Amino acid sequence: DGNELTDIADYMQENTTNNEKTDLYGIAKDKNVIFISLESLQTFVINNTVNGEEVTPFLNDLIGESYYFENFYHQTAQGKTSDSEFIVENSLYPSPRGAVYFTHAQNDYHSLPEIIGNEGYYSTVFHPNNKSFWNRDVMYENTGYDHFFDVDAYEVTEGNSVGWGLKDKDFFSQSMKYLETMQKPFYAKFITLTNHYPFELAEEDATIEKYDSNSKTLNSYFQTARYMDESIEEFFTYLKESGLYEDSIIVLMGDHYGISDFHKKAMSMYLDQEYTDYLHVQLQRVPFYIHIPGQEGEVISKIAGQVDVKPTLLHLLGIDDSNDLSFGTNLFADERKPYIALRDGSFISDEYVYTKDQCFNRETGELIDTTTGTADEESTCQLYIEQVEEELSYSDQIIFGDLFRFYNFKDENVIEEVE
Ligand code: GP9
Ligand code: MN
Repeated sequence: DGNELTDIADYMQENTTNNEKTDLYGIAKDKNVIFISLESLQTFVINNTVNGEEVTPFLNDLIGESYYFENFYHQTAQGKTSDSEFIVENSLYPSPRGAVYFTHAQNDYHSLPEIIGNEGYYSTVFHPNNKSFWNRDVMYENTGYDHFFDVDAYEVTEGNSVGWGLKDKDFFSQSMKYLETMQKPFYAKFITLTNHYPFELAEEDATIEKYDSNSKTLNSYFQTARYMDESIEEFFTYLKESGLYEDSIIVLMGDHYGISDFHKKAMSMYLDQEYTDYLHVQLQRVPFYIHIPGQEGEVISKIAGQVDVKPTLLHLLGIDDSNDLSFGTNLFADERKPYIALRDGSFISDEYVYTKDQCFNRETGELIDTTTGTADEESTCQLYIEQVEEELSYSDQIIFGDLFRFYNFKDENVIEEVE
């Protein structure tokens, strides 16, 4: 019943309440929100080179005119892209097994599209895949999306497809006609596709050379990442030409890793670094940008994660969410939760990276201690290990028990009495 929610709601209110109003509160009020999900893009390619050439020149330049979070972690699990969508829009954790999009698509949520829909936003997703992939059609309908431009909205031919489907450049160019006529203000989520395993690309679309290692996957990854970078640049040009650019904030985020542990050896060679459990966690960083017209760029180094996106966007849009229940905190607030939890119980704090019973210094990667010693040898990371486990389990309880159906988000946090 709703009683188990009482403790969880108290915990969430206490640990992640988003009451603090910064100078940026409402800075994007009534502006369109364009959210670009960057398929499989990891932070290690940003400001990096392959064979002496920049991998993502456009995204590198974009740092100079955006809030760019260099220590932003994906928190996805088996649900991959769908998990990233779920985390971002609900500020909850994904499921420890399977994908919430499949297993709990009918729950009561308090999702971003629904919340901003109540403020007059028209919400839509652009993604050239079958609408039922990841059960998106069901989940989108349930979480307040007004429309989903799925594969049927696009002209897909052999010539403009590769790998998983429509090439990103064609995806953006074909999307513009819909975007230009859209009811405003809108929240439009664009999910890219070309930079997806196995990172296939037509020869004519390759503008940089492949990497040379024992991993075909990593070798190709740089080329498709560059292709995606070019497609984003073209999209920005279209937005400027259409006049939408000035009236929109543009958010870009990597959805999850693209290069798995299977490619350790090649990664280690590329990064010229030993592949440790510490490095594995640090490689879970994905790019996160918020571009606000008229705002200067800033590189923000504080730790951040996908759960933080929802409260951050609501803050920028000037939508009061102090009654909301989230596991993330507004990234611009001074008072923030002191760690970013990953789905497997690993976490990152200002000082430490904790994973697989080991506590590392976050800056240096030096192993500080392990938790497998004797009982009196407490790990330096001990402070948060249990809290992270508790928090993940709270999120699971909310999802598995569909607990938000007992919560009244409008009326001062009242837990509705249930029979
Ligand atoms: C599929 C696309 C990729 O529609 O979002 O899914 P992924 O395999 O990355 O979850
Ligand atoms: Mn993906």
